[in-house]
Amino acid sequence: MNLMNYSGNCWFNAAGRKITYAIIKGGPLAPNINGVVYFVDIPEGTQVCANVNGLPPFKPATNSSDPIGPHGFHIHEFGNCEVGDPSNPFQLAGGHWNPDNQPHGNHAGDFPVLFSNNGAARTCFFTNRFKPWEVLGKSIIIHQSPDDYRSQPAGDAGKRLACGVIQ
Ligand SMILES: [Cu+2]
Repeated sequence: MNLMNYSGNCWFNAAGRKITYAIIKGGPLAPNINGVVYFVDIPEGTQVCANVNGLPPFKPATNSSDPIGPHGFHIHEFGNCEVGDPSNPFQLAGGHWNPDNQPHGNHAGDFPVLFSNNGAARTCFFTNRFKPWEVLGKSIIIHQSPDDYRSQPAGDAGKRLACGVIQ
């Protein structure tokens, strides 16, 4: 990430585009997770990029348990990454950020799942649902299980492994 320049209350990247970002840290269920997610102002919307390491090994689903990975990945409504209950962490981040009251699968904060490559995930994608500064003070959550993009209200993505406040 090129956090090149801070002026007028805003970070700009090397190309002079406004950015916001979240530093991601794993909670008690996956303490090795660390990384960054950043939001770049581009024409018609935002480019979202994630660079995350320390994800847990993939485990396939069984009859009684959901798979571990690929990982549900969302913007949640509150910028509060306090762990709270260590067996069910990051509940203070609230539910999905959903400013236009859409069903899950079409929340402005519904992102593609993160695929782990021996613990590392790298992805960039485009969204026209918000500009980088509109998500300031929200949080990013990485979940244990994949998002099914249909279960309400949160895609059945399971426990919250990691959190970061967008700044
Ligand atoms: Cu989530």
